[in-house]
Amino acid sequence: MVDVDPVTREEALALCEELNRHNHRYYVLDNPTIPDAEYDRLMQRLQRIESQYPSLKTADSPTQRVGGEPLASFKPVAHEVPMLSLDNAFSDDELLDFNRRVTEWLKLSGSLEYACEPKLDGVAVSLLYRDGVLIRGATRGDGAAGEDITENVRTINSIPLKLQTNSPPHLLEVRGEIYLPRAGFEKLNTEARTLGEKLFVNPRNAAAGSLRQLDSKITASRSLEMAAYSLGRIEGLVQPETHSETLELLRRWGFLINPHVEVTADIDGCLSYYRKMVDIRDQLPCDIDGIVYKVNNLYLQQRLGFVARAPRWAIARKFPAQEEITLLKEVEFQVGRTGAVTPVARLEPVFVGGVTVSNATLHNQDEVARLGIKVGDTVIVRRAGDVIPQIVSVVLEKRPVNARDIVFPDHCPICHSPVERVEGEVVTRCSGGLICSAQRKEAIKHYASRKAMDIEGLGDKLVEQLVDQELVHSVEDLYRLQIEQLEGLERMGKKSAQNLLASLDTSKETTFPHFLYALGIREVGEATARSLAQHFGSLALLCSSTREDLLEVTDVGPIVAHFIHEFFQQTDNLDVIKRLKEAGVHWPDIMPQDRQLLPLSGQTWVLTGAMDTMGRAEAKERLQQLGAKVAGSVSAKTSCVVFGADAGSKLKKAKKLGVSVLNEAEFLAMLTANGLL
Ligand code: 5U1
Repeated sequence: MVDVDPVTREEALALCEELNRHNHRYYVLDNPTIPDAEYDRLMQRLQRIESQYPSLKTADSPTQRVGGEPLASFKPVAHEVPMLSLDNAFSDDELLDFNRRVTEWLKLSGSLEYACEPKLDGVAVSLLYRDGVLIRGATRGDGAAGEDITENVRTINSIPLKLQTNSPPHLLEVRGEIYLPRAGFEKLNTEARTLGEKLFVNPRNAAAGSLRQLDSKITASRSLEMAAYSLGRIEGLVQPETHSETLELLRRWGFLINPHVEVTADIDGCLSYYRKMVDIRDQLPCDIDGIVYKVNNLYLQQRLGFVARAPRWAIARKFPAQEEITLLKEVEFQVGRTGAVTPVARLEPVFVGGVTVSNATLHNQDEVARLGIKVGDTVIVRRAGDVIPQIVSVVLEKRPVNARDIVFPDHCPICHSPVERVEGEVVTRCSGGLICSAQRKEAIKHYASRKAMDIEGLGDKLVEQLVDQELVHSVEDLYRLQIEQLEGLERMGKKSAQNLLASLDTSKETTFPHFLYALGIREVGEATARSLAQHFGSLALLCSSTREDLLEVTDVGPIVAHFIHEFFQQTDNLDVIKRLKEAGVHWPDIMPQDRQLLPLSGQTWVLTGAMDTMGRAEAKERLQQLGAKVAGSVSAKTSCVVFGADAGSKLKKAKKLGVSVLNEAEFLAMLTANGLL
């Protein structure tokens, strides 16, 4: 063994402590204090020392987080203190029953304090610390015995390898949930999709799969997190009097504690907490499947004890499920504005994620093949967050003998033109263009929508009637509609007909970006329309631009440039624009001096987390009014990130990259200073 000189030993020790401290600031507190480059330099220095003197490679060394040699198998681990499960309550009444049982057991006459915590949808784990150093991580397994996943938990940055205290208990077992935030899940599946690999069904499965890797380097590559929620074995610790104080202690020792933990004075507080969390559930950075209520006082917990394998002092109030099982009754094909033919699953209605779902998109032919789905199959539907319902898998055991293959049409189901699949694209498209009434309907709906020409009163159903009755063929026909034609339509009285004509008239006065967006050019969303308008200032300049000119516009790449160029090459499109102008649609050009004047021109901003005072759409619009482009992800080119409550990975990344960040108050102050509030 190589002798280690005391100076180097001291240096390694100091580096270990310093790196662990920075790691905690970054991953748990969300508040890094040194730049990444400096962190990397310190890490490299420690790695160099450890490779020269392997005896200095301690269990709590941050160099151990990258993953080690693959294991042959996971060793079993017995839980000396069993890992319990929780009883469930599915309604307010069941929760009130729980409170009644608890108060009767304790013979209490007054109210009882509860700790309320989100129930994270992940994998329950146990972490064992001896003299403050993490020595073992284990899965829950059946509660009595699990598997040793020490190598894998070490790679999770929010798990302290060493407790942040000078007087750690001799033995401490911390329990909690390892989970994959939604952003990490989406990223993982996007990568899997590009590589043609199997997708994970939900973040919980992805977290479980990531922990079950024998090669911890794979675990290290997934952005898993862990939130601590209770203690198991302890030796040499005087426990605080309450559960909430225990969590506070764990927080001080370096653990991540869910920021939404709250203590309520009584059961009524628990009911309000539930309603509050249901409301914000979709905006949280990770899936939660309910709320856990725990009697806060540990002495009372001890008096209450256990029934079978669940504590009498805690209960999980479940949220409406985000995944449900149902039947695929039929698959129909819808034609969108750009001709994309999308298979839509017609389902036996099922209550999932808080709403009744009877349709789900099957995206495209590749997705149908990936799922191996047939009509008649029993399927699992998932509706989580703001995402549209998805079919995540097929229950093959329940496939009936008469299950039918999903056959893609070779002709458009609406206009019967041939459908085509462009090489390199996953989408099948109707080649009918404006002959296709489905495409025309969608184009008109888009033209009338709020962010386009904002024609109040022209809803989807009305557009369908107008096209079906051949009163409107293309968008310019809208401006030729007569009151007598409208009055004859379903659910249309004289007053509504007058109102519609008035809003059609008002819509003629628009802005260049709104008009451009309303044209429905492929891949030109609101932000690109705004960039194009800002860049060219007038339609004449945009129409005569070359692909090279278009590539100079912020956010326009070769594919988008191609679609824009194609659009303005087609005489049909130019004719529509001409007729719209003849009908009176007009907008002011954007003068060069105005293009420079916007305070955030040329900047890219990112919004993350939930704000108290305004929704995401409004914040985005305000930023765009100031000339900024609003992007969905953070990169070195991001000018600024605005963060609200529960901001997660985007904020972390911004800080890591040294991008400026504004909290809600600072953002509002900026808007006020620019006259937007
Ligand atoms: N947040 C939270 N989740 N969860 C799961 N707390 C919590 N507590 C649990 C479980 C199984 O068990 C304790 C009540 C022992």
